[in-house]
Amino acid sequence: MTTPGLPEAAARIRGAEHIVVLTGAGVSAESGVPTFRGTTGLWKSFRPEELATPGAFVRDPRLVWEWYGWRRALIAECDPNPAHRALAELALDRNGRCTIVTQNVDGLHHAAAREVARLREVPPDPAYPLEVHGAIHRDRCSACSTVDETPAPVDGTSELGLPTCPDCGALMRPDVVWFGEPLDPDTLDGAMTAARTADVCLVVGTSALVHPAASVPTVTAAAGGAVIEVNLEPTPLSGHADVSLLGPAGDILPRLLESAG
Ligand code: BJW
Ligand code: ZN
Repeated sequence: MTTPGLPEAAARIRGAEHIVVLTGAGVSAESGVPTFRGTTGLWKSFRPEELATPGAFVRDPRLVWEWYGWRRALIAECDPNPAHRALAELALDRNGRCTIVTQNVDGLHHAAAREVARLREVPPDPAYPLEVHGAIHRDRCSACSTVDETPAPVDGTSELGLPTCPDCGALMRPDVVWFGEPLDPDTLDGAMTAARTADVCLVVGTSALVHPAASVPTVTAAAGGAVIEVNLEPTPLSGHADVSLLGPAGDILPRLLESAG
């Protein structure tokens, strides 16, 4: 199958010294993880202000935990797809000259990197990828800095079943970034530094609407780099992209990165 723009995109990737990749929910859609926007996205059935803001958690922590419990269980059944694997291979091949920045909280990039490292018999990079919106499988305290990397399943049916902090007694919450919350400054700084120094920014499966993550390609473009977009459909970024590849990430990325060498 031919994809218009693919040879040009592959040539730009081949010639790039540094690459930054920004991924969004679309990269995990073929794994079965729902996206947020669009006709089948989570925000069609659930209101973000009732579930994904600090105010929502203060008003009704049980409801928020019920929703996150449902999503955790759904994601636990999902495996990385060829797009996650192709990016993990790209990062390993480029040995520090490719930074993957993901808005996804599902851990599937990390799982793909572990798989690829195991097959190649090299140690996985524990810092891969930069997860700018956190990780859904972790809990963190809503009041202090305590984090639980391996929490027990949460019973979101009653407020009494919600987890509390072993250090200060406040409610634990999912370790994700909600609307109106700042991103972790070191992670964001890593993403923006990679964006500034990249010759190519590859943007995969994101509506490119949510800031500051959506600024990653604009930062690369402002520093003189090229922007390549992979998405099922045009986005607000498409008009500014140097190459726009339309199609599923799980089909396009393996062909693109194979062709880039
Ligand atoms: C495929 C595909 C396939 C499908 N192949 N493609 C104006 C008004 C109000 C607020 C703001 C404003 N301007 C800026 C803001 C701030 C706000 C923001 O950006 N809002 C905009 C929406 C307007 N940003 C924030 O609040 C951020 N924080 C912040 O700015 O802090 C400042 C601060 C500083 C100091 C003190 C205090 C504050 C935080 C944003 C956090 C976003 N959180 C969420 C939830 C994470 C947790 C969770 O998962 O529960 O992050 S919202 C949701 O959107 C999630 C995603 O990471 C994020 C981006 O979504 P994404 O990944 O782009 O998904 P979709 O669904 O939108 O798109 C999928 C795409 O894939 C589509 O294009 C499809 O076509 C495509 N696709 N299948 C290829 N197979
Ligand atoms: Zn605490």
